[in-house]
Amino acid sequence: MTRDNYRSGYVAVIGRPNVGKSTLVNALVGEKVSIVTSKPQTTQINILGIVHLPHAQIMLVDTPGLLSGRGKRLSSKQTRKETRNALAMADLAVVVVEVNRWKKEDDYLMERLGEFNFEKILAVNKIDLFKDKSQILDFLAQSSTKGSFKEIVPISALRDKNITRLRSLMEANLPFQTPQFSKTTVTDQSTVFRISEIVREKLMKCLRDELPYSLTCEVDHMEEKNNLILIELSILLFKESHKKIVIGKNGRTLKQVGTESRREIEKLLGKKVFLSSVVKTSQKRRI
Ligand SMILES: Nc1nc2c(ncn2[C@@H]2O[C@H](COP(=O)(O)OP(=O)(O)O)[C@@H](O)[C@H]2O)c(=O)[nH]1
Ligand SMILES: [Mg+2]
Repeated sequence: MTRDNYRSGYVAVIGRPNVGKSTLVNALVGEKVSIVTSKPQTTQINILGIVHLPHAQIMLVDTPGLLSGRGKRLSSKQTRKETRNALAMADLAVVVVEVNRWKKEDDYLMERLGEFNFEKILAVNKIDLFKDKSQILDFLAQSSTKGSFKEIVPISALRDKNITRLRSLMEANLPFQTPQFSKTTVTDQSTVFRISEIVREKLMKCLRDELPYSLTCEVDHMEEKNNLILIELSILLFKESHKKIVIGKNGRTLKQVGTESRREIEKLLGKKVFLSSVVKTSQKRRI
């Protein structure tokens, strides 16, 4: 392998919350490296997802999203810093928007992107929601006036539509460079972090509107005994009063979160898992 025929580089995946950035990163990597919920603010830090191709390595940086206006106050300084860092290291950006929903936040993002001189590819996501192709075509035409995009690709990250095409376009726009990660690496996140994220995802899904503002998961201990992985995990909340929401009536919510998390952790580790969780209050602020 020489520098002349191998490409590799960082691709910042950006867009307002909930457009499907994490779903897209998982679809491209072919494994769940970043958690997904129907809530904004699911992704809290930049997550690296690595795509290995015969002649390229695409290092996708899944970002928490960049907000403006009211959202700007809602998103923390930390999450905005994460997005800035992703942009600073990017060789290419994939801007994700929702088909037929170009919002003010998308305009704000395009304005901010003007400062950077990497190429931009626009991924118009969720095309599965529209059966009428003419509506999609109109939106694609309008989108092309919103910024200088090297390519505009309609996709469905959830239904795996046009993902291969997007991947080829990303590859073609990366610099010639040798790979930076071994072929077996799909993310820069540690296994314990991925486990804590799986539990946070299940909690966010189970609690829906009752979700406490501040919620963190941490693996305290993990060991293997007789082919079983024992995991002790803490769910940290900011307020004592939030405990009963997370635990649920007769411990039902916590039990459901535990069962769903265990199943997914078993898939990740390829082994049987015993998961025990404790709910605590902590004055540590969420990101
Ligand atoms: N219908 C549809 N829903 C999608 C698609 N991609 C993502 N979603 C949903 O949009 C929501 C937000 O997705 P997520 O990946 O967490 O968005 P992010 O905040 O941009 O990372 C989730 O409920 C996803 O299942 C898609 O292609 N089609
Ligand atoms: Mg996300």
